[in-house]
Amino acid sequence: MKKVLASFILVAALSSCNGVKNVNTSNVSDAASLLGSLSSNSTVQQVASLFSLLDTDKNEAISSTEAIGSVSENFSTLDTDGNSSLNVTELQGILALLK
Ligand SMILES: [Ca+2]
Ligand SMILES: [Ca+2]
Repeated sequence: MKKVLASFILVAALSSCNGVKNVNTSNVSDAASLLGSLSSNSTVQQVASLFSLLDTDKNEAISSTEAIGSVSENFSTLDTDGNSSLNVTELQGILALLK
C-alpha cells in the first residue's frame, strides 16, 4: 500500500512538472509566432500582448533572459534608459525597427 502511494505521488509530481513545462513552451511559441507576425503596421495592442507573453515572471519588465528573436537581438537598442530591462513603452520601439 505504501509503495502504491509513493508511486502515485511520483506520478503526480511528474505530471505537475510537465504541466508547468507545457505552459511555458506554449507561451514562448505564442510569443515567437506573434513576434514573427509583427510588422511596422502592427498596433500598440499587439506589442502589449507580446510584452505579456514575454514577461514570464510578470514583473512588468522584459529581462534579457526573457527576450527572444528580434527583441533579444535589438535588446540594447530598445533599452533606451539602459536599465537592462524593457518596459512596455521601450518594447514599442520594436515597431520602428521592423520593416
Ligand atoms: Ca519579467
Ligand atoms: Ca529599460
